[in-house]
Amino acid sequence: MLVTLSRHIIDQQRKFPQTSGKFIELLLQIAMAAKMVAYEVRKASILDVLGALGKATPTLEDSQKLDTFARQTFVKALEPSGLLCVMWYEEAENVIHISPQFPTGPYVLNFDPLDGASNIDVNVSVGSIFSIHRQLSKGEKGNDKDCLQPGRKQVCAGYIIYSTSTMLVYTAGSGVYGFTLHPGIGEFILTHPEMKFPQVKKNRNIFSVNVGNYPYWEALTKRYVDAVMHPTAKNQKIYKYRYTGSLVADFHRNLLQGGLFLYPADYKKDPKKLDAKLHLLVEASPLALIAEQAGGKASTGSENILDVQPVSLNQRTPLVIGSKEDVEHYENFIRENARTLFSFPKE
Ligand code: AHM
Ligand code: MG
Repeated sequence: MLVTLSRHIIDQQRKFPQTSGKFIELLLQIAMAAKMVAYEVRKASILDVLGALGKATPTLEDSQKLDTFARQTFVKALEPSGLLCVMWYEEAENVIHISPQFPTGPYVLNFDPLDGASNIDVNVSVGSIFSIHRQLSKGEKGNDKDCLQPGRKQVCAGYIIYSTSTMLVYTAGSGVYGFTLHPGIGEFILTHPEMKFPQVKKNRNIFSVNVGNYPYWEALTKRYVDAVMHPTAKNQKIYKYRYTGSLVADFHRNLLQGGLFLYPADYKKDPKKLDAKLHLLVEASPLALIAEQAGGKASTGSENILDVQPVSLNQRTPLVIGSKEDVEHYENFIRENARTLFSFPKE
């Protein structure tokens, strides 16, 4: 049976009658915005075929324009909907209030309109990520407090991957569901019900990390990556190494094939200070909820991402995410090796 996204959400709602119809509307508005972004992204990647347009390949400027287009599309689809009390998108300095001409609603949306946008100019998959919370504050207008909730409090999280096909993957706390956009009829069709990280397989799982950052890592991270990439023990797991530099694509592949994605803090920006790159609110937290619901895990290296209390909108975090066994292996390795490395000077 072909199940569309709307059919699926209505069916889900029957199982959880306490959820409001507003939640269904919210997901459908997000899906609608995603279809518009998918259409624009597809046009960008066909530019090199259409040499007559005068451009050999899409440029960095094109990717920035697309990022802006994606942001505006999500805002236009959601601001007037009467479903949200406040929004925040990646890099915005402040939360985005709902314009007084529109009604407000009970939900809070944090989103990354087009993650990995710099990959557009080399025709690599990109994605949008969303995270939905309930309003905490009183009154119609939401505020920072609403956006700064720990990942554990999310009522829904998801991403859209714009690739050979467009997929929307979401969880509302009862399993992870993946839908593929049928380009002919413009509907998201349920193609991946009850997604789970596959069983850990000795030589088949994926390891994803930007090894170009090796010189900027702290000694513990170097030691871990060395151990994974140069296995010495007889029964040590051997991974396939894959990294696109587009978080949604890297996460999505690892969800389907099992394994680990790692983006540790590093000394790249400042040789004296460890910095993380990925955003807690719109990258780590939503993917962490999906990971957990799919039987996986997400960690800062020492703490479950879902338990981190955000203190600022653009807060960054180290991220270790993927199959539970792999994430826990990383955490244990770091804990055990920290004891022997603490007396070493920083490299
Ligand atoms: P962005 O939010 O500016 O697009 O950056 C986030 C992206 C992620 O998609 C990806 O995991 C990471 O940056 C890749 O970074 P790097 O190129 O340093 O490996
Ligand atoms: Mg991003």
